[in-house]
Amino acid sequence: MKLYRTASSLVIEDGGRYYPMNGRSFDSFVCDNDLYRTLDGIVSRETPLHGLDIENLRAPIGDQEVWAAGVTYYRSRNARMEESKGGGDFYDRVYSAERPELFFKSMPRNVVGPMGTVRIRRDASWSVPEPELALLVSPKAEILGYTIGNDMSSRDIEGLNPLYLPQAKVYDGSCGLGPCILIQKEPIVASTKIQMDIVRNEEVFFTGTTSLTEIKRNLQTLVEYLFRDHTFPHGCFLLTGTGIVPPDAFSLQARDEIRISIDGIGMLINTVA
Ligand code: DO4
Ligand code: MG
Repeated sequence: MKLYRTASSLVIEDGGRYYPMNGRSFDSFVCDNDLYRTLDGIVSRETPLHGLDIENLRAPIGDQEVWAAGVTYYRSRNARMEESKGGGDFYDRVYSAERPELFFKSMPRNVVGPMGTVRIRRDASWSVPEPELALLVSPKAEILGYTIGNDMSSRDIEGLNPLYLPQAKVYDGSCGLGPCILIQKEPIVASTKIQMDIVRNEEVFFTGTTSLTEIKRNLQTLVEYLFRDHTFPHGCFLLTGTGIVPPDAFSLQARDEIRISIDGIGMLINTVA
């Protein structure tokens, strides 16, 4: 099943049909103790809609904070080591350490949804999108579903000094999420492919792929670390790191279109302001 949020309601997609989830907030859904039964009940009771109101899709989020894991792919470790002016060793050490890198990414109010506009910082000279599998996690630390995340990053700022990471990562329009939550009881399969295309002047300027087989960390272990001595009453999102890094000569420009696809979830499209 997939869960969408539109301007007027939550919508469940099941077997190619769309069912309204009237009167339920996104947060009540994340905190539901018997979510799958609730969803099955809605699908069996409700009359399907004529279709999905694509024009009015919103980021599938309520009151959840967005957190992110870093340096979970070898590709990301190498890119950080190369960009870093003196702190390269940090990235190698965190890649090999038992404790993962976890950082705060976004308040819900700053999250950009499908077809929304993401931003590059005005004081950055080297900006990239980071296409990542995002986990929706319940207050009890259960992975409820999966979506697509874009961890927009300023590589020059982080490269100057790893302590500048929050400035490189957290600013207005720096986090994309959507288009829907893939809800399933079984873990997402390791062969799941992630692809990113960046379109400039109507042509594909960059394309890259990876798959979840490349991720070094176990997803549930990342969640376990995030929830250690940290309570999330509304649950949270956790971006799981990037395995796609454009070549060093590449930096995003205004009007670039970022298309991120993950098997089984769909495609998140955002334009750079
Ligand atoms: O250590 C910096 C952040 C890395 C990151 O965001 C990633 O690997 O996706
Ligand atoms: Mg990232």
